[in-house]
Amino acid sequence: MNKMNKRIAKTIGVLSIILSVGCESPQKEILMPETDLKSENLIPMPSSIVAANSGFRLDQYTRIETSPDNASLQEVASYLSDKITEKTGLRLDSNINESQKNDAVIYFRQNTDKSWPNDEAYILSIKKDSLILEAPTAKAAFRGVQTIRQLIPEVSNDSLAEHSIWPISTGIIEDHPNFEYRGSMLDVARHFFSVEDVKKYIDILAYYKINVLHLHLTDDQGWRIEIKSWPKLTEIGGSTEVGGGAGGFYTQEDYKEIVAYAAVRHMMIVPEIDMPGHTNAASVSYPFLDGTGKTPKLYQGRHVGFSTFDTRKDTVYSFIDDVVREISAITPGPYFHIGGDESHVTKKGDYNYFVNKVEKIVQKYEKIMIGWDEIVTAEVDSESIAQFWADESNATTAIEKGMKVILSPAKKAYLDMQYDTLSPYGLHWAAYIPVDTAYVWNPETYVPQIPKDMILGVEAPLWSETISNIEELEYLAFPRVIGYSELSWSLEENRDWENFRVRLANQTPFLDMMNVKYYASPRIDWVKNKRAYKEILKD
Ligand code: TNX
Repeated sequence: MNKMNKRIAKTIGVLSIILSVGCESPQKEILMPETDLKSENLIPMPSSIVAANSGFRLDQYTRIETSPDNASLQEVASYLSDKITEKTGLRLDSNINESQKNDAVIYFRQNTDKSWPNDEAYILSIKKDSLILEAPTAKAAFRGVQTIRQLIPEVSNDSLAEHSIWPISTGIIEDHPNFEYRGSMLDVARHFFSVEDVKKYIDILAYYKINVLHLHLTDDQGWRIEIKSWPKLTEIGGSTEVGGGAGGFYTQEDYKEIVAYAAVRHMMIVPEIDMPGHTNAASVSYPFLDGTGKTPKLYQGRHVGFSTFDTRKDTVYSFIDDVVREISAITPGPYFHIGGDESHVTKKGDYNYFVNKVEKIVQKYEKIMIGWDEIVTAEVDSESIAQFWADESNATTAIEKGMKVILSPAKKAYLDMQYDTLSPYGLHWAAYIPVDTAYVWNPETYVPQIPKDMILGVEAPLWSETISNIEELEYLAFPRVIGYSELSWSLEENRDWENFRVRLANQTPFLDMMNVKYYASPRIDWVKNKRAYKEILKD
């Protein structure tokens, strides 16, 4: 809007308040400022946006309504209501009463009749007086809620009326994800992260429509999940971490709390028990598991590839059966990750034998097996999934076996890679990954042999050898993981680095509000101190 229009809008806005004094519903007369839905800082970029260049009035009179008798949709609506309160101070749900029937409404409508592109698709139709979120499922509505949150201005416009208004750009957004699996992995084994840390990470990921958190629960340095039938795993195996800290573990109640917290955010937890390598912490706890022939000792270093289970012992499989059974019982999601990477001291035949046996156990507990790409050397079922991280030939073999693939190429998608030589945390064995390198690649063509329909999605792993607290975690994850959300949600034709840079720069109010210690990459012109609307109108 040019300056002249702004002045006119401001004048008319003030006039309409004067004229309407004494009327029953003064808010109806308010002239909203012109806005442009297409230039909002949405991440991930939606599939389609048509702007109508006006404003929906979010204010103390706005109501939120849902299709009647729809508990899961109501839960999503009340999530939005809470987030609006956090951002604006408005308490919308307490405002529902008959006399306000004509005021602006946010309406959640479940529509299962339409043929939607997939079950996370939604349509937002924003007019002056109504903001309608239409979706086939509560999960899809939850994704739409993130778009609404991102459309709410950081500061209110206090010159339109006597009360504060947060104008939302009008128009229509039709949106759906390109990939169904959009994830990040957190390694809580090398360093332990508390339930509160994990919840904070979940909250920020959910805002960017990420729907999977893969927890790497065990490794050489630590076993982090309580297994009731094998208590020493956490008593002994959970007692330390890289660098010699105190370690820690989740009780099953803690784990359930994480799962439930994620579920409210329509995010699934994928548990990983890494084996047959990366198992030193398990073997220290129960030495019969060990297949190296050496006496296992607690390990606080950073090397990989020195441990293995004894793959030819029946008792090892009884142990694994208990572990898979106990974890599967408290994991509602369909996947169980068996690790399978870097088993450098397991003989090839033993490794393949092991993967086959463990796959059967995972299937017995009605889960789908995921493993790092090495698992494809075994006779795995086509239903199992390979997570490609290093070896393209393994990814190709997975496709030949009819398996779907999760893309986590270390050179592009590893959150533990340093941004550059100056990064205080992270490694660089795969690459340095600055913010643009993390964003500028195409998952659909990265491994040319993988057809699009065999890609389940994209996951960005955060290994924790070099990070020991939430600030360090945030430094490596943000802002890169925000780019991965767009790589896994948005179509290539809607992705553009220069455009993303600007939208990313505008994430600072959210990141600051969430107290995220992101890495302020000099490649981004970060927006500091977002100016209030009233100041902009003064220009
Ligand atoms: C490789 S990626 C690993 C991890 C390390 C990581 C460090 C993978 C499946 N294995 O054990 O933590 O590199 O970047």
